[in-house]
Amino acid sequence: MEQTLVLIKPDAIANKHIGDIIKHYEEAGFKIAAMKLMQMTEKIASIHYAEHIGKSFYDELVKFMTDDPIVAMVLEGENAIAKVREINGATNPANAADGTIRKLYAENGSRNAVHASDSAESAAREIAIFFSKVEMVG
Ligand code: FUP
Repeated sequence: MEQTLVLIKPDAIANKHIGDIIKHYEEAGFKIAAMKLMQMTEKIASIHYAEHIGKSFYDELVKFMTDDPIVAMVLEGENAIAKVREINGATNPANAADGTIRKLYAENGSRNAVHASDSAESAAREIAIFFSKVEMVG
């Protein structure tokens, strides 16, 4: 069983899509191993998005992710990392396949509704940023 970190981003929360998005993951059979509504700080953003520091979109990305609350969750299931990214769709909704979360709910390539870990290493790193052991169910 694999675990992956998902963030529901502020655009999707403002557009009232928390429930719609969680439904996609539940219907795909994933277990929710941890979940919370929270405010991402600039410090958390700089750790989570460390690979993007210095890129042209970094400041705008951090402002977007820290201005309003997000929902963080850990999803668990077979091939969770790859499958959740497939369910989310391409980074830019203009390129995302029909029926994917980003195609349905993202505003654009920056305000793109959801984040999901892209590898086993990222998943382990990112889960530890957002959740302590006591916040995870067994
Ligand atoms: P993804 O793995 O699909 O979340 O995409 P990336 O890791 O490439 O990008 C992380 C986040 O940076 C995206 F979700 C949105 C933001 N981004 C921009 O705002 N502009 C860009 O040109 C690329 C990424």
